[in-house]
Amino acid sequence: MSYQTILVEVADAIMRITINRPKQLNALNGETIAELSTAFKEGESNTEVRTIIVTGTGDKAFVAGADIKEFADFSVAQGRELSKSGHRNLFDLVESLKTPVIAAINGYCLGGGLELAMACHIRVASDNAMMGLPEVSLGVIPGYGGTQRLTQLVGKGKALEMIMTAGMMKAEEAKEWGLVNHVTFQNELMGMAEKIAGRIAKNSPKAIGLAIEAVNAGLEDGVNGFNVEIEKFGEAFGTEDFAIGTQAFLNKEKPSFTGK
Ligand code: DAK
Repeated sequence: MSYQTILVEVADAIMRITINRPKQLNALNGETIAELSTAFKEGESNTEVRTIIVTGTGDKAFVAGADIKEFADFSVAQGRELSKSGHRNLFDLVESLKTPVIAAINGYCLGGGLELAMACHIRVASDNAMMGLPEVSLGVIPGYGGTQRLTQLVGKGKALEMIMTAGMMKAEEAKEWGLVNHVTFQNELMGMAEKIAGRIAKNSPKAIGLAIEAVNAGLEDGVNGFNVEIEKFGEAFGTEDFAIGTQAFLNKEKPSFTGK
């Protein structure tokens, strides 16, 4: 698959997706959202891929938001429709992907960019990263899941402060708030993301996918996460990975999981 606005490579069990619109500080336009959606699906269906790392090209920005030029003259109906399709095609897709996704945040991570990072399962940031949801300064609100995922990550009071002030926050403060898991030097960012990916890759892909489903279920409306956990726990016993993992332990060997 060839892409115009992103770079995709697979090596060492990792799919690296780099958003590549440096002149626009990697702002997300419709084409980028569509390409990201395709790449994430491709990553999930590639059995060689154990983790996906998403980042932005260059050292200035992860993603400086949705492309303002593109949404500047939207109508009410377009805004609603594009929000709905964006949720479905990218942000919800990433959140519910069975393959773990790590956001490597290297600079400005604003608006739709932060919403993308928040849909990922893990976030690591470089020490120059700046995070914020500036939407209300443009007269809109976060429209790609930001009002919900920020609240889940940092709590209602902090989420409302960040949204209402439209301010930017440095990486260290974002870590204190629970918005990112780790902060490191810029030149060590990909190394840190890859190290986490390496630790994930030792474990059962099948079980990891089931765990993602169970964790997400608890945040879904009208769904009892404990019941989903019980179901997924049971399902795990029927997998090849379970047989491989337990046999390897009993034989004092390292497991070689198939993801089945
Ligand atoms: N969109 C388009 N172009 C952008 C951009 C963006 N979000 N951010 C930066 N650029 C472009 C700039 O226009 C500039 O282009 P040229 O003028 O050189 O052609 C180039 O990138 C470099 O930017 P600056 O010259 O401004 O660089 P600085 O270092 O001075 O400043 C900055 C960096 C990140 C502080 C600044 O660029 C900035 O404030 N950028 C805008 C941040 C922002 O407000 N982002 C949008 C947040 S709102 C939707 C759902 C969700 C959303 C929208 C629609 N639907 C469902 C339809 C989400 C909205 C948002 O993300």
